[in-house]
Amino acid sequence: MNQKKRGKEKRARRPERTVLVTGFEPFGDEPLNPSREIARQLHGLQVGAHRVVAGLLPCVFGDSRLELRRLIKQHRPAVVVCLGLAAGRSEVTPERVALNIDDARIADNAGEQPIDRPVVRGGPAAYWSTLPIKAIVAALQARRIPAAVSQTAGTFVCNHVFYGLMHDLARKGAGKSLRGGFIHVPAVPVAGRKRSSLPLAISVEAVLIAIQTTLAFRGDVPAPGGQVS
Ligand code: PCA
Repeated sequence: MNQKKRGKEKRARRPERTVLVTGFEPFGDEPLNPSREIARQLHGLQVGAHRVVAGLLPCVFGDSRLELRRLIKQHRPAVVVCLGLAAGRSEVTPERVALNIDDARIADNAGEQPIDRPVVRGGPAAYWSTLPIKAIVAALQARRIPAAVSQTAGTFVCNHVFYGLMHDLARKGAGKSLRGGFIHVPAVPVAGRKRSSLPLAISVEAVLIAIQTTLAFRGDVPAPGGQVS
């Protein structure tokens, strides 16, 4: 084999850098989960040197974590951004902290409703997001997209997945090279229904900006995190 050919083969074998974006299936009495639609719409997009790969997680304690693990193993991403719906919020909210607790207000999609149960028995109480949450909020606000840092992802399946992700990253010692975190998005507007919401197209744009900001920042910026309504 000549030199030129070998060089080409090497290039072809080098894994492409990916950003894994996950959304959830609908749950509870929410017929639509914008997080799933956002992930779908971003799938395949090229952001600088990275390609976005979308994944869908079941809204089920346990299985959601396993599926996320499988997706990470399959795609070997540089960044993992998990998305979920926070009905009632009107801002895009990067989450600051994942808590080691499952305490479900409603049953998950498999009918399970854990109460006061750790996500990981013996695990630390909490993990910080390794996404640049302040820089993301600043970038969104600069584009007039409502955004704020959230201090809790709740204690339902979203927090469960977020904690599981950060626990796996910390344990693998991959925290520095593989960064991850969670962003909650508002519900989409429904005609005749009065509640906080954000058009889907804005949330899609917001998550794209969050990805671009993450790829542009290694640390974070000391900006105010805003206020969740
Ligand atoms: N939101 C729920 C779980 C799935 C989703 O999209 C939550 O905030 O826990």
